[in-house]
Amino acid sequence: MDIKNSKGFTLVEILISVVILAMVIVPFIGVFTSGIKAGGAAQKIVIGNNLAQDLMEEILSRQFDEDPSDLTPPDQLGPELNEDRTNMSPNDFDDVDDYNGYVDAPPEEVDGTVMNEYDEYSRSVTVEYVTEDDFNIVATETTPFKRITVIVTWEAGQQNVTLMTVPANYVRE
Ligand SMILES: [Ca+2]
Ligand SMILES: [Ca+2]
Ligand SMILES: [Ca+2]
Repeated sequence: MDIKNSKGFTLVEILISVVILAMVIVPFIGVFTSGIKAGGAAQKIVIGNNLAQDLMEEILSRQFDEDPSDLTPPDQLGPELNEDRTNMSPNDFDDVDDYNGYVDAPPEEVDGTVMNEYDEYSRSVTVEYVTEDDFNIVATETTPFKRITVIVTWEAGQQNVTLMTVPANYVRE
């Protein structure tokens, strides 16, 4: 009996154990990478939602209208002359409809700092009057309700998050 030889593995034994190991490991690798992919997609939705909420909160912090007692006509919703989101006071966006038509791609902080880490996202805003009876219906005249729609898209528009809020004008004409 050759003791040295009986303690070692034969080439065939080594090959068989490599194959068995591969059969055990490969399915785990598959599960692991699909887990990472799903986590990435979910994380992107969370980020998209946060970017939308941040902008919505910023818009809602503005007054209802440039002059809440003399509302802007529907066809003039948008920033007033020389107003800019990233300007400093007194020319910054000061009412909710200044954000009508606003687009940032990539998203920018309110001070104009580009959020480079989220450069695959873009945001757009629509502000329009809606009827008192049904917020789904866009009004052709001024009403005490403006519907703000913030849409965040990523992956070349394949994915998106939409937030809607309808602030009311508390100053009655
Ligand atoms: Ca304004
Ligand atoms: Ca103003
Ligand atoms: Ca305005």
